[in-house]
Amino acid sequence: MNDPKRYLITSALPYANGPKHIGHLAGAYLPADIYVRYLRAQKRDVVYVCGSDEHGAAITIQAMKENTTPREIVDKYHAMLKSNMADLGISFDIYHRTSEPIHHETAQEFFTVLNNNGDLEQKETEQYYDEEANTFLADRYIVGTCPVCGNDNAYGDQCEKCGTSLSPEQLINPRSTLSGNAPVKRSTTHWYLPLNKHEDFLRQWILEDHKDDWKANVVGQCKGWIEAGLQPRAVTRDLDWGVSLPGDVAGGRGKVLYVWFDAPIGYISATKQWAIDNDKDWKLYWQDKETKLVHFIGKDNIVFHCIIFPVMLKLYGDILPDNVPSNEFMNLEGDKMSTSRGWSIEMDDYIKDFVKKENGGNQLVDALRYYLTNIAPETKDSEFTWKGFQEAVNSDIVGKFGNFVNRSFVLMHKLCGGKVPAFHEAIRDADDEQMLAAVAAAKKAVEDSIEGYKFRDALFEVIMLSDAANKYMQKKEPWIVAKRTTDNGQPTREAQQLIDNCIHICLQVTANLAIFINPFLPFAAKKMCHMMKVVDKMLDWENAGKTNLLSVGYSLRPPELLFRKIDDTEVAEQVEKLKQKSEALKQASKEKKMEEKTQVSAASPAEVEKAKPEIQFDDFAKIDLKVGTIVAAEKVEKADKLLKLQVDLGFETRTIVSGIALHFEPSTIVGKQVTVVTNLAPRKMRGIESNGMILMAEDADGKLQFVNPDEAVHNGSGVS
Ligand code: B3M
Ligand code: ZN
Repeated sequence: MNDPKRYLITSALPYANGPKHIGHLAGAYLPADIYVRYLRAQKRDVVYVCGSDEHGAAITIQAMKENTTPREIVDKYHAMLKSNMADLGISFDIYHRTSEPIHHETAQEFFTVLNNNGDLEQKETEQYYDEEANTFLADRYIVGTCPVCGNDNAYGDQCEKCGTSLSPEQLINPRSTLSGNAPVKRSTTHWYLPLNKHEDFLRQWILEDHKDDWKANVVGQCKGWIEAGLQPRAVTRDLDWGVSLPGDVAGGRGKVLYVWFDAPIGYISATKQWAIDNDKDWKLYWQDKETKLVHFIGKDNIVFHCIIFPVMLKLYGDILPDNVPSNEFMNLEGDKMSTSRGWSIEMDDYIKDFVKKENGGNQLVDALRYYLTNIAPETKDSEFTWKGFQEAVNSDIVGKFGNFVNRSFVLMHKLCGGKVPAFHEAIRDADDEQMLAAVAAAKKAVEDSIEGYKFRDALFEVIMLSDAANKYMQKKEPWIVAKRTTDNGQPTREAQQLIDNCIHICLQVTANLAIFINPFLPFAAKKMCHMMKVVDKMLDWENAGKTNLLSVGYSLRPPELLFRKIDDTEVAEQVEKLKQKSEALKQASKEKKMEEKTQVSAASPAEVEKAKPEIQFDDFAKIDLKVGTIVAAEKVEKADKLLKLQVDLGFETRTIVSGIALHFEPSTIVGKQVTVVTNLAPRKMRGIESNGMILMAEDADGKLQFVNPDEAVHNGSGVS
């Protein structure tokens, strides 16, 4: 859309379930912020909305992990995300939250309109139910073996290992994450959005109307979804955390809107709240055809923003997004970025380690913004390395941009009395012309790139302009020209004129660099304004390309450091920190897996056949199995699944930690004979060394029994 009346820009609402990493920042927030700052500099009518996504299993599962309530989780992480984004210069007009009443009302009203118009379908289906926890299991509450890659911890909606999107029915050996039990099927009624009815619209709108102006990866993914055949999507869930269905909907009790139905409506409720706060009309931004709506997201959100939400918007009568610039992923030091595996740089950590530690730490915000834009995964996955960060910062923004600005100011103070020197037209030469032409060309290139969502290219143009300016100054070498002096030691008149022209141009280029860099590195731009003694208004885009921004004779401040170098020790420290963090998490997850393994040491026969390859007798003979008697049993503190057992094996009594606490009261198993793997390498669980493993049989209902001889035998008897 060319020259729209107003813009509404959104960034994906991050789940308030934990810290977010710099890959998220690079994917959905930084590019949007650059775009918005550019539009604001152009004096466009623009609103930039975002907020925390506070519903869905992401939140309730985190609450379970942290042993607290969903409410506490969202309060804690909403506060963190909001302040992190502000610290990193992400300039939302509002950072809202989906737990606000205005959001619940907005989402309910949206549902009501669609439901009343007959745009939703109601269907009764069989869904997984956890009988112990007494609840239906939403996708994320079911794990099982991925039918595609065999990962045995795939979720009911997706396998995070191979990326396949799944439905709970596809999982092999599904189990509930609440109780660990195999779930049963029960029937329940839900509301569905029949995407299949909108195929023609989607084909036309995405694959025809937007096939050229949307990114290829976005159109490609949508095409894949459409070609695979669109299905009705359930938009409600049986959960107790979320936006409840409107009270007057028959059969809606105990049900909430599916998080992916309510979250994008969060953009609308955020706009409403912003409009209330600023005395504006929110409807113009969502219903007037002359509004340009742009969603900035990561590639895992494409289907929701390009297929599902647009169908909802169309049905409701709202405008559709004009573009959905989606980024690929940013990897880190050779591996996928992941908070749960500890292989990530959290925004919160970067702020603590770099920004808050240092007076004027904002230059390190700009440093991060620079590198993330420089390696933005705009068309393919990219990679963050600390070494690359150091190189980019030191060579580009310190070495080129910062260096040029600094030299211009130093020379102006040294050779021109601290004032903007005159420009002597009579001696204007080809180099001057070329330099000024480069400014005009950069302006055009930056505009084209930003408007085409190519922020990396745009930033490259700015750095290249500073590089060209350095070369111009180097060629003019005013410090050498200054040596052409008269008897009183001052430069000759001709020499001074040459110096003046060079410095004059360098200063006008500096003013332009401030305008160009402003959307990307706003803190540096502000500092430059301070040095030039101009108000921030100079950064308005209408000034871009002008070469008379600083008036002749105007005195400027001494230079200040715009950026500092990143040194080797900082890089080494961060690399080390990353390794340690991921090691610690690996260890913790190993221990957890062991707990789970000991809980169910006997797999069902079907699983054995499928999962385990044939072995030789020698392999089996390596396992030392003995009968022993449990002589003491107690619960392990803070581990609800573990029991600490003392097992008499005849020749000695061993401590064995077993994950059976949910199945047996300690007092009821003392005196029981059990079969023990005695030569399993010792393992530490919750700080207790476990020296062996108890064999258990598990039936289809998940009931556990000890594997023991029919009649009592001597402790220490072998099993073979
Ligand atoms: N919270 C998913 C995510 O963080 C989700 C985005 C919502 S945007 C409406 O990937
Ligand atoms: Zn898989």
